[in-house]
This record gives sequence, structure tokens and C-alpha cells, in this order.
Amino acid sequence: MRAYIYDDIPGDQRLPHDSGSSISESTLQQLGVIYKRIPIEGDHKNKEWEKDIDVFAKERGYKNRDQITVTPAGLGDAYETKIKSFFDEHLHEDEEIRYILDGSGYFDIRGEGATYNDRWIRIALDKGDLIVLPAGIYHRFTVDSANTITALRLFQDEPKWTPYSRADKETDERPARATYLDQVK
Ligand code: KMT
Ligand code: NI
Repeated sequence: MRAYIYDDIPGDQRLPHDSGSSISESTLQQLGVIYKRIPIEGDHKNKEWEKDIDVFAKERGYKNRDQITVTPAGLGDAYETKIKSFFDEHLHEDEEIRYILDGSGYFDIRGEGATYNDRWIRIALDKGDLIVLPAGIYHRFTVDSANTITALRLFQDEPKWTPYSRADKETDERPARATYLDQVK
């Protein structure tokens, strides 16, 4: 994992867009983001990581999980549309928990507070990285130039992953947004 201020230069979203300004894990924590590393040796299909994920899931009450693969081959014609919709700035009413089993990609989150007020922070994740984005945080996702990622998605019951786009004015008024802002104040 590496986090840094996004350079905001227009162009291919899959490029690093690294401004050169690093963001620490403790800054991510202040924004309510949990990061954890559970290394994967060799092929993830050997499931050697699963015991640690079970412990983490139990601690946090995540009863269910599934797997998502984002590749041009896997998604076919839907690929470009999916990639665009993941990259539309949005929030959810639930946490977004992802454990990267293979490949790599970028989660961008919005900063809060005097220093990072509404700046994009790019979090580069690869195999063995686990991230929890809190409910109500504005974020977006993209694959990187390698164009492939497989992730485990953890959730409690019925995941409320409906993306509420920031382009919609009412999204700012959603209860999850107020709760989130209260937490990071
Ligand atoms: C999401 O909700 O943005 C995704 O699941 C993206 C793919 S998982 C790395
Ligand atoms: Ni999301």
C-alpha cells in the first residue's frame, strides 16, 4: 500500500497520478480508513490467507463474503462501463471492505480537515492489502495500467453498496454522510 495526494492532472485515470506528496497510515486512520496487510505467498487459491481473514471478519462482524474480478476478459463488453461507474465519485451507506487477492488498483478518497480538505488521496493497493472505507466517505476506484484486479468483498448481511453519486446534490444530505463527518471532526 502506498498513499499520496493525487496530482489532479487530467488524463488516463489508470496512470499513477502521483503528486509526490505521501500520506501516512495515521492520516488514513484519521479519515476513518482501516488498512491491514495479510500477505499472500504464491497463488491466492492456496487460501493460506484465509485464517487471518476469518479472524478479522469475526472481530468486525462480517459474516459474508464474495469475490470480484475486474479484467477486460472477465467482464467483456461491460468492462469499460464498469470501470467508468467505479470511478464516478460516490458514497455508500455501508463500509466498503476489500481484500486484494491478485492484481492491483487504486482507491481514491476525499480528504477532510484544514490540510486535506476535499483533496483526492490515492491509495495504491496490491495483493495482500486489505482496506475498509467507512460508510459516508466520498471515494472512487480504478484499475491501474495492468488492467486486472481480483478482490474479496466482505460484508455483514445484505450489503448496502448502492453508489450515491456526488453529482447528485441530495447525496450530501444522506445520513451516512453526516455520521461520517461527525466521526472525522
Ligand atoms: C467497488 O465497489 O468499487 C469495487 O468493488 C471495485 C472493485 S474491487 C477492487
Ligand atoms: Ni464504492
